[in-house]
Amino acid sequence: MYSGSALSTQGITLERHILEQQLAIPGATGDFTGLFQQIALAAKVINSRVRSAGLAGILGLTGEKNIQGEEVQKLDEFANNVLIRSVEAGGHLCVMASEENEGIVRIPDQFPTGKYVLMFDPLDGSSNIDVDINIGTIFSIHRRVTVGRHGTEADCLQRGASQVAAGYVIYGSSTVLVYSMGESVHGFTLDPAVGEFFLSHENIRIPPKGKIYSVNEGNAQLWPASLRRWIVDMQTPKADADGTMGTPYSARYVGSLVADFHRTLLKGGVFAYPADKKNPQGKLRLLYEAAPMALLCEAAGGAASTGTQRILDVAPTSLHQRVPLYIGSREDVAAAERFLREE
Ligand code: AHM
Ligand code: MG
Repeated sequence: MYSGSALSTQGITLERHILEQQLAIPGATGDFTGLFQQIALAAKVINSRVRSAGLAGILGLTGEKNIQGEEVQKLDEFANNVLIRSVEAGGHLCVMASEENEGIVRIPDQFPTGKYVLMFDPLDGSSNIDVDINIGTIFSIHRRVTVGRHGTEADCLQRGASQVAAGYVIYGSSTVLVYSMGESVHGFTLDPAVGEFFLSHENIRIPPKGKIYSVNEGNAQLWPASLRRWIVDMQTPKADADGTMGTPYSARYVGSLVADFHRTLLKGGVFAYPADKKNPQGKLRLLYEAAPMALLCEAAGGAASTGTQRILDVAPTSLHQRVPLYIGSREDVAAAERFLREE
């Protein structure tokens, strides 16, 4: 379980942290630091709107028009626009892709382009907004593989293993940004008074085995029998070495990937969104959800699998491709794979 000390990390901002990480990379230009700053700015703007989402209702702003007579955007549409507007002019990107847009998101012609590709789910778990449950933003960064001024879909359709960084922001009881450049994972908590993300979770490591499973069990009758046996196995207390009855796994399911993954990363255990009879490819999106979380999880010492293949090795063929996902503590993910092989 995560047990980092806040004392040793006091005062280190996200910006300084990324800058220091980048200085350690020979030949780094600082481009990446600039891109990250813009993502963090977008996160702060989205956070502030998420925090006042309920007030919008109280103030009567949820109708078609707001007080200025402008259309009120849905929160996920708002988040999408904020992210795109925050990064498109910076000159760091050649192309983007968003869960909210059908095709690639081009960098407008008036702006310079750069060597990175950004993909994101601007507001994951958005069906939970109305009931005040945690939601989040997930992002994935690749280096471009094409040449020319603008990037293309080919720049987006890269394996997760070639991500240069990934991260998420959780709008929870506090707002936390977690990122990795592939080697280690760090979390930063937004101090709302200062408007700055400060290092709060240095070098997160996921336990090799956990005590929590997280899956939408409402779908159990749509699963293969082997999957149900895996869940029953976790629900069955195993006797300890001295013969005393052990404790079964606990079940926790928020229904927001960011929230379920954040808990899994810090406490261990496993999150799954399996393929089922209704969603034969699973529900979650490879590029905006599974691949970035897989990079983070592996960098923290965990694993992420489709059930038969490492998520980071899956070669995408389309922007909105779905994939089954088993992610979390190494031993728990391996157990899921073992059960799935049985049928
Ligand atoms: P979204 O990106 O449209 O919000 O959907 C993805 C969400 C995930 O956050 C979550 O893990 C999953 O869908 C929950 O699905 P379900 O309601 O089927 O359990
Ligand atoms: Mg999502």
